[in-house]
Parts: sequence; structure tokens; C-alpha cells
Amino acid sequence: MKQYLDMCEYILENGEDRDDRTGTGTRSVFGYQTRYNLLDGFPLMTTKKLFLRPIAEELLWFLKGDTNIKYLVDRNVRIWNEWPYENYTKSDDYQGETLEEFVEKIKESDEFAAKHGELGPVYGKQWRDFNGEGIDQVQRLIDGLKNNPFSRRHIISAWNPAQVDKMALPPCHAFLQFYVSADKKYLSCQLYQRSADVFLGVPFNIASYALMTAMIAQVCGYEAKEFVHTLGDAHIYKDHFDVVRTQMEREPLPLSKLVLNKDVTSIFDFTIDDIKLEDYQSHGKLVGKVSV
Ligand code: THF
Repeated sequence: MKQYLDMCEYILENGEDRDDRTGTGTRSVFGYQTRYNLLDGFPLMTTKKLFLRPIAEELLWFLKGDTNIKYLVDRNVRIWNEWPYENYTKSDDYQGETLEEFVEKIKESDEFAAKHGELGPVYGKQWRDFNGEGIDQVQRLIDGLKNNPFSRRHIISAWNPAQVDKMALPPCHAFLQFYVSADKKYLSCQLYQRSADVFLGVPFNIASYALMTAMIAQVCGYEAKEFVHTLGDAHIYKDHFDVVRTQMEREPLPLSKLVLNKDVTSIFDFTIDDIKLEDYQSHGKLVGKVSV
């Protein structure tokens, strides 16, 4: 995925250095677009080692409409733990637990998880029950793609101005649009991402929406064609500069292949066992800290 490495280079060379909410500091550009042809293979980064499982579990969690980290924690997916932990350390119940101890409590106690594992009305809630008003954007999207393929309104919005203040973190990947080709064979997806942590988050986001596009294509009778990724504030955190430069020296490898269980006909019926990756080759893992 040369496009991704080109973007990293572009940001490092042309970005402006800025302070940010997390206090880490970033180099950032405003507005950048990359395109991934899904017919060439599955766009899971090859210049560092990633696992599809946490990405797929997160997507299944969104699709369920779930907003509590317990589902992820129970499956050993760690990526959302920092945010509820941060809130917990500010609550009256906090007894000096470490992040690991906090996660253990989420795993052990449904009651604790219900109280302290909630992220507010984030992605899953807005997708399946927008604004708490019963609007199932995913179901509407599927119906629209099947019944009115050339519509220009195949949209899912996670951005809800009425509830953004109640979310642990306002959605970064905020607005999605789908597009069916004139011959009704192919489905493409474009994501508008308002804020993009290019080293840590973006590789996850690309794989996640490429996977979602493939799943939706299957249940609507199309083939997944292109993922267009449009970024707002595209930034590299200062403490990721070195590791990004290491990644930029690596040669991209042939892409892997996504294999979905063909028997699944509803978007809500996929389980983790229906999602497989074949022939994934990658360079070694690269580690970076997540800014909260
Ligand atoms: N906040 C920040 N600062 N960056 C983000 O990418 C981000 N997200 C989500 C919400 N807030 C964010 C959370 N998504 C990792 C990946 C995605 C995340 C958060 C963290 C991460 O640490 N990945 C590691 C290891 C993952 C693992 O445990 O398997 C990696 O090496 O990729 C953007 O959506």
C-alpha cells in the first residue's frame, strides 16, 4: 500500500506542527485522500504486522449497536480501554487501580462493566439507533442498496451534533457513503474521517471499512470494488515520527485476500468465524503509544 506510505511522507514533509487535545503534539495536514482498489486484494497494511481479528471484532461490535467495552474486553480486544479508564480514574469509585486491573474488573463483573465500561452514544448507537430515536441506519442502507442502487443517499452518519457531548470520544470516522456501479456489479465506499491518527488508527480504519464494504457487498449481491478514504485533520503524533520513518523504508508486500462465509445473507448474522484472511504477508510489528 504505497498510497499510505506516500501520505506519511507528505505529512512529514508538508505538515504543520501543532499542539493537540492530548498534549502529545502532532504534525498535520488538512485534507488528504487515498483510494484502495479492493479487487487488487485486501488492504491490511503489509509494512507492519497487524491482526484482522481485533478490527473485525470492533466492526461486529459497532454492527450490534453496542457501546460498552465489555464485548471487546471479553474478546481480548484492547483498543478502546484507555477512554473508559480515563473517566474511571476521575470517578468516586476509583481506588488507584491500574489499567490492567480496571480491565480485569470489566471482565469479571457485569455490574462494574455496566457502570464504568460505557462509552456513551458512540458509533454503534448512532448506526443502529440514531439519536435514540430508533433509526437503524445500517438496515436502511442495506434496503436502499438493494432496492434503489443508484441513489445518492446511501449514507451512514456517526456524527450526531445532538449527542456528541455525551460520547467518551466524538466519532473520528464520521460519515460514510456507498455507491453502486452502473452495471450493478460493484459496490464502493467512501469514508470522511475528521481526525486521523495516521500511524495507529488509520491502518485499522482502512481495514475496518474495507471489511464492512465486503460484508455489505455480499449481503446485497455486489462485489466490493473501491474504498475511498478522505481525511480531514491527517496527523502523525510526534512520538510516532521515528517508527513511521522506519515503516517508510519498508517495501510493500503483495496484499492478502479476504474470505467471507458465503452462506451469510444478513449483515447482522456475521460472526468472527465467518471472516478469514488468507495469504497475509507482512514486515515485523511496529509499536507506538496511543494518545488519549
Ligand atoms: N485515539 C487515538 N489517539 N488514535 C486512534 O487511532 C484512535 N482510534 C480509536 C479511538 N481513538 C483514537 C481507537 N482505535 C490502536 C488501534 C486503534 C485504536 C486505538 C488503538 C492500537 O493501539 N493499535 C496497535 C495494537 C492494537 C492491538 O492491541 O491489537 C497497533 O499496533 O496497531 C481511531 O479509530
